[in-house]
Amino acid sequence: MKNLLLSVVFLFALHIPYVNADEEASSYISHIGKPSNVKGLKRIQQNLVAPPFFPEHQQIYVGKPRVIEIEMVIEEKEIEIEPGVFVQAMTFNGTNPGPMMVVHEGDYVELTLKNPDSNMLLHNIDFHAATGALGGGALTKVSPGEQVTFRFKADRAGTFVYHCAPGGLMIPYHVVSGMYGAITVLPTGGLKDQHGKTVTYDRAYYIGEQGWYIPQDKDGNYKRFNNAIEAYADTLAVMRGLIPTHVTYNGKKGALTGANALKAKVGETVLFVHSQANEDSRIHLIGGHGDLVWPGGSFNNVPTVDRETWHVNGGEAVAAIYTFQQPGLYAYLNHDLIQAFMLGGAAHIKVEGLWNNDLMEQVEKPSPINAN
Ligand SMILES: [Cu+2]
Repeated sequence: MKNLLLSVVFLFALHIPYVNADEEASSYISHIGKPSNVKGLKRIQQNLVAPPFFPEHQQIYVGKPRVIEIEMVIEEKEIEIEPGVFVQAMTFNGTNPGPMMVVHEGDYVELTLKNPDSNMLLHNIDFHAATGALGGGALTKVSPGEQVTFRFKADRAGTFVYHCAPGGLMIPYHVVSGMYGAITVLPTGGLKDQHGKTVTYDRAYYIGEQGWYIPQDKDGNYKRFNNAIEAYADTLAVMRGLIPTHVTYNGKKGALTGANALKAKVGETVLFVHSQANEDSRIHLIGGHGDLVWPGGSFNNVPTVDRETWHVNGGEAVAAIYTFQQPGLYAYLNHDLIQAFMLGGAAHIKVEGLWNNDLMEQVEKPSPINAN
């Protein structure tokens, strides 16, 4: 009898985390409605690729919604964000930012999120594109060794951030440890310019800006930790100061500059999606413009045109389109120039083609000032 009682207590104790998880999730879904009617819809698997690239996708789609199946693996890993500076990062699919997903307005995103037992922490995903249950955060909590599948309807077009949000201080800690990415929900019929005319792009790049808060020792050297738990208290102390020690574009210094510069040709139209999950940013393309900029990445708004600098609020992805008219090396950066040049937030675009003297030329080379 005593043994039976003990085993019941033991089984009950084992079950407690699941009971709590179910209860917590159901508190965000107070009345369960009709089942979702995705039966019979076409299913498409989307294979994610590392940023700055977009996964293979159609720019224009008109038709029945589809179910886009996506698999993503969480990886806690150390990354060297610049030579000798290390962070215990938390990532979706091993990259910062996490991969870009692309679907169309009305599609269903069916995500399987895996948290391998090589990780130490609980994670989840909050999609700013999704509606309800903390953007899916309440339905996707996975401990190491678990996976979860959830589905949401991409019912509005735009570019949106997704990020980990496991609760309390772990939310900012996971986000500033790199755990975020973006999804592009293309509008029905494709992108439109300010006159409602269809716009297509030749290339699409995803740039994820990340502020890092790296603790220093008493000599001013950046500390290195064995894992994210060990780094927690010191990192939070730096986070309280609100000023990141480093800013990266796509995970490390030089990820998008020099030999890794983005590429384009004169005459090509490039879609840039820029995201920031925590701090604000202000994007400027030196020597170019935002031909079309969708503030907040909201594609069903009329895009603004001919922009010099565009704002990215912490917690959003913004989309801009530019057709390159001159060859050369362009810097794409945060026009808080302190962040760009002292903390590191910048990318390069190497553009090939013929120079247009009508747009710009040097009329006279530098020479001594003419006294007359
Ligand atoms: Cu996380």
